[in-house]
Formats: sequence, C-alpha cells, structure tokens
Amino acid sequence: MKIQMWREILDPYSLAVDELVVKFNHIIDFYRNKGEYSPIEQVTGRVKTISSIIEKANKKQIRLESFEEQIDDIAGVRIICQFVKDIYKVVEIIRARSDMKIKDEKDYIDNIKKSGYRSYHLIVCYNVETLQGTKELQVEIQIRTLAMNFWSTIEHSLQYKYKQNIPVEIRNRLTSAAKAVLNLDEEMSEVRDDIMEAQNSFRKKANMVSDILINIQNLYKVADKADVISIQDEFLDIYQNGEEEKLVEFSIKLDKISAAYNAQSLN
Ligand code: 0O2
Repeated sequence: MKIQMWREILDPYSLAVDELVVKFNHIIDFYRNKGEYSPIEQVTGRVKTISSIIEKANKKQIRLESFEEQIDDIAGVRIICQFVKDIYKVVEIIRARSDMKIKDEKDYIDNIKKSGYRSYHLIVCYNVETLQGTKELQVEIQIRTLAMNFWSTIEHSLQYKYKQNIPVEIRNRLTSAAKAVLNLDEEMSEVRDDIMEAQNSFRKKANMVSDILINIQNLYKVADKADVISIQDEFLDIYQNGEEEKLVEFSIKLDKISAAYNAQSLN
C-alpha cells in the first residue's frame, strides 16, 4: 500500500485520538474547576505506526484489506489514575457517555496477566466526521494507575529490546517488581481518602485565590483605585496569615463588592 493511502486511512484515527484526549482533559478540568478531586490524573493518545500495524497484521495473519476491523488498537488512548478505585469510576464515566459505545472490555486488574501486567482495557466505537462523511472507528482505551503505568512502560520497552525473549533473570525481576507495584497500589488505596481530602482542600484554596485575584484585577477597571488598593492589602494580609476561614469570608465579601460593580463579567 502506498504511503499516501496509509495516511488517508490513518488520518481519521488521528482525529479520533485528538478528540478523545480533549474530551478526557475536559473531564479533568470539570472536576478541578469545582475544586474536586479528579479520578483522571492524565491522558495521552497515539496512533499505531504503519510498521507496527503491518507487524501485528503479519503476526495475526490478518489480510491488509481487513486490518481496520481486526486490529482494534490502531487508535489508542491511555488514561492514568492515582488509585485503583478511580479506574472503575472512569469505566463508569465512559459507560454512561453517548459518544462512545463499549464493544469489548478486559479487566487485567482482577485477572492479572501471567507477565504481571495490570490495566483495564476498553474497546469503544467512536464516530468521527470526515470529508467523506461519518466514520465509525474502534479505539482502545487503557486505564491504569501511575504505578501500573510505570511497570508496564518498562516491561514494554524490555519486550521491544529482547523481542519477546526476555532473559529469565530479568523476567524474574519484573515479576517481583510487579508484586511491589501491586503492594504499592494496595497501600495507596488504604490512604486514598486522606490523600483525596488533602488534594481537594489544596485545589479549593487555589481556585479561591485565583477567583479573588481575578475579582481584584477587574475591580481596578471600574472602582476607585484607592479602594481597590486597600482591598488588595486586606487580601495580602489574610493570605499571608494563612487562615482559611478568613480567606473564605473575604472571598464572599469580595464577590458581593464585585457583583455591585458588575465586575465579575469583565475580562
Ligand atoms: P503495543 O505496542 O502497545 O501496541 P491484541 O494484541 O490487542 O489484538 P490481545 O493481545 O488479546 O489482543 O490484547 P491485550 O492483551 O488486551 O493487549 C493489548 C495491549 O495491551 C498491548 O498492545 C499492550 O499495549 C498492552 N499489553 C497487554 N499485555 C501486556 C503485557 O504483558 N505487558 C505490557 N507492557 N503491555 C501489555 P500490543 O499491540 O501488544 O502492543
């Protein structure tokens, strides 16, 4: 197949990956803008290279004419979570959406692979709009914790280096590393609530400070300068004192002042 032909075939997959990365990043923003903990920590995506598609098609004896139906990970999205519980929350978020239809799912967390690999895989059908019309594509979504990702990235690169024949000693080390990663995930799950509470409180404070700064900046455009300078000094005092309760009170008071000046709608 000519390279131009490959490009035309793979282009919609690249669009699907870009769109899905944007959508999952919006979910992160949605939680964080509310000052809440996001079950998604980060998201990345990739389209399989032409050489790996050909390699996979050869390995699985797939005819090139039907590789789009038979290779379900041409488009791949990887969602990284902090805790195992978050993975299942993300699966439910995806299940509830109308723009992706789950076609297949594999839980390699409950059913750990012989290699020690853990992750949750979904194959979803996703529509993209192209110049030729709507095209339904398969996208593989891998959902895993930071710890699982650390292990599988290293193991994957070793598989690549040793072409599936990883020496026994390294394989044994990988197996014990997989156990350590499993323990780490379990330990982290024990303190999940405490960590979430700390992160929520940090984010809420960061959002509040950011809102206060925007309000003060807007007030400079419409209110008396001397008044705004005294508001700003009051804020700096409270901020430096670090008393959260006082900061909340100040934020509410400032919201009222800004509303009176119609300053909240200014850019
Ligand atoms: P790459 O280079 O990541 O694309 P399939 O291969 O999807 O047709 P299979 O093997 O039943 O069928 O699917 P599975 O087991 O769900 O694996 C799909 C992907 O999960 C793999 O894609 C890997 O990315 C990842 N994966 C599965 N098992 C392992 C493992 O033991 N170690 C690591 N590091 N990753 C794994 P590809 O195409 O194999 O590779």
